[in-house]
Amino acid sequence: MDIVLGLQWGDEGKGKFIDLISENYDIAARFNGGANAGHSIKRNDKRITLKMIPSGIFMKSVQNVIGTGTVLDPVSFKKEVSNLKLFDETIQPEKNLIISKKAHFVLPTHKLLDIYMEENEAYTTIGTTKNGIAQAYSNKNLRQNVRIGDMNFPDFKARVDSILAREYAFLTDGGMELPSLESISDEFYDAVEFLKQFNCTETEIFLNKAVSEGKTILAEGSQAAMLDIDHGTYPYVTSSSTTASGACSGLGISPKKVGEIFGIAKAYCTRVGNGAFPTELFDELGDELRIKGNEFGSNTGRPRRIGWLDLPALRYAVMINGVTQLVLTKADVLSGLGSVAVCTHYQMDNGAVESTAATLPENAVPVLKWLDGWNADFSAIKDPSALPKELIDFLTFLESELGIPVGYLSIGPGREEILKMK
Ligand code: 2SA
Ligand code: MG
Repeated sequence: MDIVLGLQWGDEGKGKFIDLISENYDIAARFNGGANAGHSIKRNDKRITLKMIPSGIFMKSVQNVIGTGTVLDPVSFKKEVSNLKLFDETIQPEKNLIISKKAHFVLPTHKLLDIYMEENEAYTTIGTTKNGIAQAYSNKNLRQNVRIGDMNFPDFKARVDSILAREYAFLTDGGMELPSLESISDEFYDAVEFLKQFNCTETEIFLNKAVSEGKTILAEGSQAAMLDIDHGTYPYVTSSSTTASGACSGLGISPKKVGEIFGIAKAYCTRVGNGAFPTELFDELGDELRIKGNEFGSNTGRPRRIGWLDLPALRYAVMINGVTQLVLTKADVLSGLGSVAVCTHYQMDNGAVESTAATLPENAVPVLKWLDGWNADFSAIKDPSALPKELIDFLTFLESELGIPVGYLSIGPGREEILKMK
């Protein structure tokens, strides 16, 4: 099994890379998160954002899997399937997508609780996507939630109704104005009926059998290392395991079966939501890069915060994931700048110097190294040998700082605009 992971705070371009390489695999599998993901893919000049469905869905030969470590919102999933069919009518996810029976449901009250907690000052505001992700995972950990396989049991409705009633009462007691309980539960049960046409099965058995038959699996991470529940910038994180080890536990595959670990990073950084961001740019350049790089949330449309590349955070992400090759994206967005900065370490106010960001303290002052910028018409570049020297020097610098090769370089939003470097 090979793994694709985001190394920063999400939106590094995972979807595009997976769409490109998934044709080399038999199976593409999502192992974490839910409809908070926004994996954007551009095909035939049209763009689609996948939330729950693996990015291998466009390849008819690829079997797609929504794995056990995920949380699935059937209402959002139903909309996603119909959007996908509008985008490309030849895609039939009922035929090449299977779903883990042990994945957990996101219930409608989880989404409402997410909004309530984000908007109520008694709670820390995280800047979530309001998809009920933390609430579904916390109910899972409380052992109070329902799983996908439960939908076929006779007591399913009674169990869901009892959770909905309990959480709905909590919200109305808290003064939240809500649609009727009946309307939200009707929408949910209708989407559950829709879900029943998909093959919901023991995906870990399917995947391990595939491995023993010599089939290849690509595990698709969502969100990113610095948003990991354990290793990210807690509490400003998501609620799942986003790392390479999360791929193993989320799919039920032994770490012994892992091959390549592709780490995706932008040539600069972005972050949506709250939390420390030492290299953040608050000036016009930040605004310019946001527009040029189209740095707005794929699903929520939120403007992303922009900053220079943060090597201490990247070194940390490479370390905890055991990344074997770097996939660098959006170097084209920096094109035309006379010089570009990279944060090599942090200067702490107690005099200490941090070069690996195990934590990202609010008071970390980034120490920047300025490198010559590049300027190129990337649409004309079809081969690494045509890249500007300054960009090659930038890549060589990253390789020596991180100790891993740059395996791929993305030079534009299109599916084909990726160069294989090694
Ligand atoms: P949540 O919704 O509970 O997982 O939010 C917790 C934190 O995780 C961040 N997060 C994300 N960051 C970047 N991209 C994400 N996906 C979408 C996208 C987001 C969008 O690809 O554009 O459409 O806005 C994503 N999902 C979660 C989130 O910002 C919180 O900091
Ligand atoms: Mg995204």
